[in-house]
Formats: sequence, C-alpha cells, structure tokens
Amino acid sequence: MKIGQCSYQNNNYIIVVDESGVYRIENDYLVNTQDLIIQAGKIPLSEYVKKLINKEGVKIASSEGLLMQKGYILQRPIDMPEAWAAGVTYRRQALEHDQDLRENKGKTDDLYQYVYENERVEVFFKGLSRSIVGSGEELWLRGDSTLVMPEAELVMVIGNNGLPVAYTLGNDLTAWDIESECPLYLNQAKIWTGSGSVGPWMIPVESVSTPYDFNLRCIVRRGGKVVLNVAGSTSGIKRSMEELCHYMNYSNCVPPGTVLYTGTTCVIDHDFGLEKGDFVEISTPLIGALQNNINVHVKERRDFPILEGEI
Ligand code: DO4
Ligand code: MG
Repeated sequence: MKIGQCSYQNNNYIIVVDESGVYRIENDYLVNTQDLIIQAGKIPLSEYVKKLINKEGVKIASSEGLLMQKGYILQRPIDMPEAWAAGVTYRRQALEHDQDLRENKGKTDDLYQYVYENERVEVFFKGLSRSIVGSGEELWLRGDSTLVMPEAELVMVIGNNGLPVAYTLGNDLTAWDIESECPLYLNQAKIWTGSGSVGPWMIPVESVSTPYDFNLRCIVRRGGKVVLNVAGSTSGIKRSMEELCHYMNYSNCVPPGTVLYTGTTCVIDHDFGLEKGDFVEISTPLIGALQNNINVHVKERRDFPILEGEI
C-alpha cells in the first residue's frame, strides 16, 4: 500500500494506491495525511487506511500510472510540521568527508569518523515545511554555494509515539563547500527554502519486511545526458531506525508527521555539484521515483553595514 496526497481541480486529497486500484478518501475531518497519522492513533496505518477505503474511499483509477492522465497532481506525501535528519550513518560518508577535508582543506580532525563511531548520533534540524518540496516540484540551490550535492536517503515519517509509521524517499541537498569550511555553518549548509524533497509516496512500516534492505539509486540528468548514476543500500546503515528516533526525540517531543532523513546511502564524488536545469531522480522499487528539477536562488548582494568589532 502507498499513501500520498494529490491536488485535483483545486482540492487536495489523501490518495491510496493498493493492489485493487487507486482511491481518494472523502472525509471532511481528514484533510491531509498528517490528520490521518494523528487519527490512526495506535492502529497500524495500513489497517486504519483500509477501513477508510471501505467506508469513504472513491476509486479514481485502476492503476497509479493513470493518475496524471486523469488530472491528479502528486503533492508531498506529508505536510511535515518539522524536518530532521541524521548524518554520517554510513561508513563511506565518514571516510570520504574526512578525506576531502584532509586533502583539500588541510584539516586533520577526522570529525566525521568521530561522529560515525561515537555513541551520540548526529541529528540536525532540516527545516520547517517550507524547506521541503515533493516529487515534481523544484529543488533550489543556495545562491552563495558553488557545490550543492544531492543526498539520496530513506526517510521516516514519524507517528504519535515518536517512532516511524511510514517510509518515504528524500533528497537532503547539502552545500558541501559551506559545510566543509566549518562545522558551525551546518545549518546554512542544510537549511534554506527548497533544500530538501520527500516522496513520491509513503509506505506504512508494517508493509515493509525490513528497513535495512532498501536499494536506492540516484540519477542526475543534465541536458539529456546522465552525469551521475550511483546506487546504495540501507543494509550498510550503522544505526537502527529506533536509535535515530531516540536522539531526535530526546528532551524534544516532535509532532506527528515530522520527517526524519536517515543519512545518505549513495555517497558521491566530492566535486560533483548540481546545476540549474539538472533533473534528479532518487528511486527504490517499493516507494517509486522522487523526481525534482533543479533551480537556483539569486546570489544576494552584501547590502549591509560592515562593522569593525573589537580589535
Ligand atoms: O554532517 C553532515 C551531515 C551528513 C548527512 O547529511 C548524511 O550523512 O546524510
Ligand atoms: Mg544527509
């Protein structure tokens, strides 16, 4: 079962794809999939959704492929109140980030290896709803970065108890030139308007036999040519899903519908930067293909007074 959201003739609908067809849910009290998660309470999401389809489901197509033809436009599978992300959850990310810092920035701290091995997980804020777009929408590069890289990730959708109720895919855009300059710049390297995407669908956790066996592929097309084609599997992740949730939730109760990126499975060369007009696709068979065109924010002028400060 896949769950998502579509707009159709100026209305938004919760959409469910299962083996018997595609349904929209018609219930005035369930406006979006965040409501769905909240209302499901302790009932597994797929069970709750099946009951809804029987009571309030309207069949709108026989298969997912026909949705667009019928005028439905796919939206984000969840309007997340908050987005969080875990980092350095794969050994290659630790090794190759440190290697790039050593060889190109003269830094020898092995910061990423430290985080990979340490008990405390790196969990960082990825922004509010406005930072994250859905499949088919544009992702945006920062105006002051010359090296924004895609990060293809499995993403958890968090339920009422701080644990995942569904999985989706995500692109955690990262301005590596800014992040690698100094760790204190991490927020600016990760959060801006349109710095991440999720989608195309979410699948309930109970319909996934294990989250540690997703094969993800990330393809970038530029002017019709494939300029990046990498694959990775969540089988290599260092931390359990529950461990990532534990650190996100610690003294920090996040609302249902929050998304948590689990770290990049597809580590790429550190000189690969996205460009305006690129087309990025992140896919895995069970969830589908998250597709985004790339746009770029304007480079802003340094239009402010420069003070001397203390000498
Ligand atoms: O430390 C930076 C974050 C790394 C990250 O986003 C990832 O590993 O996916
Ligand atoms: Mg990431």
